[in-house]
Amino acid sequence: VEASIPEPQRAAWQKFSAEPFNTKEQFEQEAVRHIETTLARSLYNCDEGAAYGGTALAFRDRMVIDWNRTQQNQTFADQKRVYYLSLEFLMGRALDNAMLNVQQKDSAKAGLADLGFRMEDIINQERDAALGNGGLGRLAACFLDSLASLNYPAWGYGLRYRYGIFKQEIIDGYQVEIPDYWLDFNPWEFPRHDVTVDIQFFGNVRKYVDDSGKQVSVWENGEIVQAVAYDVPIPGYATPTTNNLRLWSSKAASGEFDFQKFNSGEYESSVADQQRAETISAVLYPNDNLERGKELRLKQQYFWCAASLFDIVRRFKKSKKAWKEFPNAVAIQLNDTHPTLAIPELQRILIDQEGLEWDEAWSIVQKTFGYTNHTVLPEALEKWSVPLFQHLLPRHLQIIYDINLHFLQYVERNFPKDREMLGRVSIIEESQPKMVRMAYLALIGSHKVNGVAELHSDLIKTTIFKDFVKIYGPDKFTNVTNGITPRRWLHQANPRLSELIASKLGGYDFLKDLTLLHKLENYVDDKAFRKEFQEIKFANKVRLAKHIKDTNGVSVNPAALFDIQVKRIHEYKRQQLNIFGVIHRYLTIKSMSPEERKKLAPRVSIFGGKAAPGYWMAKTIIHLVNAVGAVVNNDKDVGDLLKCVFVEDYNVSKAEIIVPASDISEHISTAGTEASGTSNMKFVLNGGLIIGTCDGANIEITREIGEENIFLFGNLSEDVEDLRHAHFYSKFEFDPQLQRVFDAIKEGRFGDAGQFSALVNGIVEHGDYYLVSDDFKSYIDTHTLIDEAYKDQESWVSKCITSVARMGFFSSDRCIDEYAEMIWNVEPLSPTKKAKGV
Ligand code: NBG
Repeated sequence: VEASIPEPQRAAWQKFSAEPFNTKEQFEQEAVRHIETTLARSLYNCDEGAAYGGTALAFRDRMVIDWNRTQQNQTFADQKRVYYLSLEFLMGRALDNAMLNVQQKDSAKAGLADLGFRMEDIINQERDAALGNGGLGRLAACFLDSLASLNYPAWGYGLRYRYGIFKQEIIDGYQVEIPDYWLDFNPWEFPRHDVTVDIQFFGNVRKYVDDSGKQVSVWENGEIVQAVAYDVPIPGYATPTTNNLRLWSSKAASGEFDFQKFNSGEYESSVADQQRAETISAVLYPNDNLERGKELRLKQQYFWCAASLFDIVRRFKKSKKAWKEFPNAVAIQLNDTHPTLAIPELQRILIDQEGLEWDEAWSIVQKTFGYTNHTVLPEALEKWSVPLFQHLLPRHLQIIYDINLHFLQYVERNFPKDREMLGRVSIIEESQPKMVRMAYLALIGSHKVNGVAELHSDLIKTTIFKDFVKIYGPDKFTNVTNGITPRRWLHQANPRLSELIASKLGGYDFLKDLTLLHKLENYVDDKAFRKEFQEIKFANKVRLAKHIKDTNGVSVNPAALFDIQVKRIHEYKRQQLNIFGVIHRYLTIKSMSPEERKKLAPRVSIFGGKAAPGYWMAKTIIHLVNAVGAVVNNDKDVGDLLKCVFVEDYNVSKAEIIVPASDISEHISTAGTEASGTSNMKFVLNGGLIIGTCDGANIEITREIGEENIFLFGNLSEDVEDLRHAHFYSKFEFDPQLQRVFDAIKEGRFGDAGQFSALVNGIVEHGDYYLVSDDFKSYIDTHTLIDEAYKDQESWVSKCITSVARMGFFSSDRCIDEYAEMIWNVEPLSPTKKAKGV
């Protein structure tokens, strides 16, 4: 690798090259310089926003110095790199994380105090980077943190949406969506106006035979849109390794702006092309676990895959290696099927542009890609219509047909007796119109396919990918159970608990190796430790209670049991089961005498989460929660015994307040539907217990922490099909307590019953697909057990501490090491302390 500065001039570079700050004074100097010169403010008009800006820019500078060195180091080392392709990165706030990871939080805190500001206020100035919907996007963010913290040479690739997930407001009990225009001040990104890629859409394919007699395909006459790179530095924890997240932004290709029209006064139509191009990266689709087949979404997917692959290939070609070395230099992980187009795109680059033979190219493709499946829900499996594909990406459709042909020939040779199999496994579904099944393409084009928790990885092998296990054998399939980064989800969200743990374990090594938490088991019976543990939980509940008071106006008693369900609103996640349980509790309280009520354990039921704007049933659930809250919270008979609140606009930074404050959290999906869940891990790591079904990672959490420390209930996944079937073929009677809940709704006790009829009828008349009625009794009985268990605080605290001690397995560091070993075959690269200017 050659330096652009000749040897004789390098001395000046070495002398003046920037160094990261390491002291309070240096931090202050940098922050003040940015406030005065970058932001043009002074001590006369520096508000908290400006102080945040100066602080963020000081940290960005610091990170970019390490970033430059890391990139240089990785290029010199010439090792295999990982590229994590994800349409979603739910990063949340960056400042607190940056301060923590580069280990300068103390300097910044003291420095800000010198300058007249409180650290917490400054941190709260930042908007969330909310480029994701839920668990899938947050997992990608946790993975970036672990990749950098473990020194893996890795890049993330995504889209730079101008609008992230919408902001949710609750107005009269209904969800209202407000656009999230988050980019007016984003100090964390570096625009790379020199790193651009032209991306083609539409057009046609011309075929001809060249002089050597070879068939050549040319994709031509398309429309070009330009991708511009924006780089976000990703600092590792307690290491100089700083990786890159590259987000692509779309704009009209140069020369697309029509000056002719502009000059002749047609201003509006002259900017139309420009705007159309910019639309591609304008908005994040707000659906979680749901695909709707919109053309713009397919455009987004291709735009991002093509730009990322061009970039990866460009980097590889600089090394001047032979193509067969590509899979030894590059591992690409597909985060769900959203980036599946990268498969035909790489095949296209190799055969159409680089002149490789089909088979050689295809073997490179398969060795390069790994595919992670995140759901078995049919409505979430991506399929694109063939006519749409033909129109937008004609060459890719041909390549997909060829991939399919080769694949089906292979299947036919190996399974000559099973004629039906061809139709079942074909990438093309023979429907009207025909559809491209993206999960099959992703699977066929990858060397490994993984699920995200053990149950889920087993289920994909017996349901959606059953035939493929026969075709490829079981070794193509593996499991990597999800994890979470303990930096954000323990140390940052719950600094006091982290400090308490550090005081017992002799330092913060557990943030790098979470399995060290097991030593906490020695303190389960330590009086002082237990007391402090409880005080921390209480303080976290007080903080959440204050947030609820400020935002909802409801006073909740922090001594009550906090029962929390925060996640996207979805029928399969069964917030409806939870709210029916709350209604049941309310009706039970109402039916009691004042003496009986005195024996009850006070509860606060807390809900939060966004509904996809077009998901009417999910919005109805939100409405019911708010309607119930309005009645219960104002009922004098009930008082502190029950409160029900919906926390508006749940996002990553709210999660950091909510998660540490729970006593019980709810992970109650119909068995077999939640692929993993990751908030379940966050809650337990923060000293809360959980109520859950035998689903996703709940099962492994149980195995780790012990079944005496978790409240499991409900039917098992192997029985779900039979139960569904029974709903249609035998008249099913409801548990009388669920019937009482439905009656209360129908009587209008929570407002006009008509508003909620679809929710009730979905269960009573339309087959109860999510098995709410089947699990209701076991659910409320388990809540009764929880009430009893909570009364015995001594045993409760023991359960909480023991659980924390046994959560080491769920660090995303463990996941990343597993991916690296089983799927990517990459090694970490120790950061070198380079001299100045290198
Ligand atoms: C989600 C699952 C979760 C899982 C995350 C991360 C999709 C398609 N799937 O259970 O529903 O924890 O992925 O793996 O968003």
